[in-house]
Amino acid sequence: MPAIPDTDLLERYEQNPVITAADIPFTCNTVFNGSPVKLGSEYLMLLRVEGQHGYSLFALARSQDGYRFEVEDRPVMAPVTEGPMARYEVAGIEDPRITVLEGRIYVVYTAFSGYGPVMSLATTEDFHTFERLGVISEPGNKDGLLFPRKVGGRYARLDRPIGNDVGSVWVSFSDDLTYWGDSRVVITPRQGHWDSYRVGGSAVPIETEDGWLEIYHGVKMTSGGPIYRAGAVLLDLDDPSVVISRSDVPILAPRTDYERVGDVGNVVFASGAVVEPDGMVKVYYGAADTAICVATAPLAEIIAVARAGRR
Ligand code: BMA
Repeated sequence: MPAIPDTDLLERYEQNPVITAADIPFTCNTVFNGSPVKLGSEYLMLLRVEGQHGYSLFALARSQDGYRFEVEDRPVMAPVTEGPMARYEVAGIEDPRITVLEGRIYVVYTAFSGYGPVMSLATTEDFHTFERLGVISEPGNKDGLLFPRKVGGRYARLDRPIGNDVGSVWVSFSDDLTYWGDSRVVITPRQGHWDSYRVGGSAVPIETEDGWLEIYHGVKMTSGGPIYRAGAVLLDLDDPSVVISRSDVPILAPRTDYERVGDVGNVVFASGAVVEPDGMVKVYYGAADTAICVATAPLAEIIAVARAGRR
């Protein structure tokens, strides 16, 4: 493959990928789109593992440094076969996103079935037992992310419904995390840009003095298929339906072999971020739907790229 100059703000960890199917202690097809959280000094990551049967479930990985992960022996959350969620999870559970909110750990995930993807919510205390709180969207919705605190007295979330074939990020509000409304479109595809086909939220919004920093994914459709890249956008702290500014250029794009080649090539799918005390951000991403990688940049520089852009 020809070498393409790396112009991305995010710097890849030199030993990427950090987790591949070879690190999973049970038989699987691939591992990707892991959601990280740092609790004290430990990094925990819920991994989306696609089994050889073709549907996904979640495993747990732990790390002391955010780079070297140990994956637990068994899956920690799998599609249920009984109870009210069973019919919505027959095609798997995908793309978990962890938010710590008011001291509780919430996982928003995509439940897949013949009815289409729906956003679902679960909570856990130990990352081994998950209490399902139910479906929280209509079908055709993915990329659910809970804000880490209430905004204007209400819980807030980003999600990505598809209407009229257009996938945009919306913000919605709730008093109880179950019933959501006051929905408004906030981040939309931009014609002529790297994110012209579809956009979706990637990392739990990061609160900064400049606004909520959202690391999102943008898709461009080409004759060779879609290309997934990562970007950054700032949303108003008091009213996250207002975009302050958005990166004109991606902060990470597929360039390496492990991002170009895999089950779905040309994909960097950001799926979470950890802000370190020294101001560096570790952005975790799925590479080609086949491995989990990490890339870093100073928080201030990601904000600067977002601020330099237009809306
Ligand atoms: C999106 C999601 C992700 C996946 C990406 C690239 O629609 O389904 O899980 O990583 O496509 O295939």
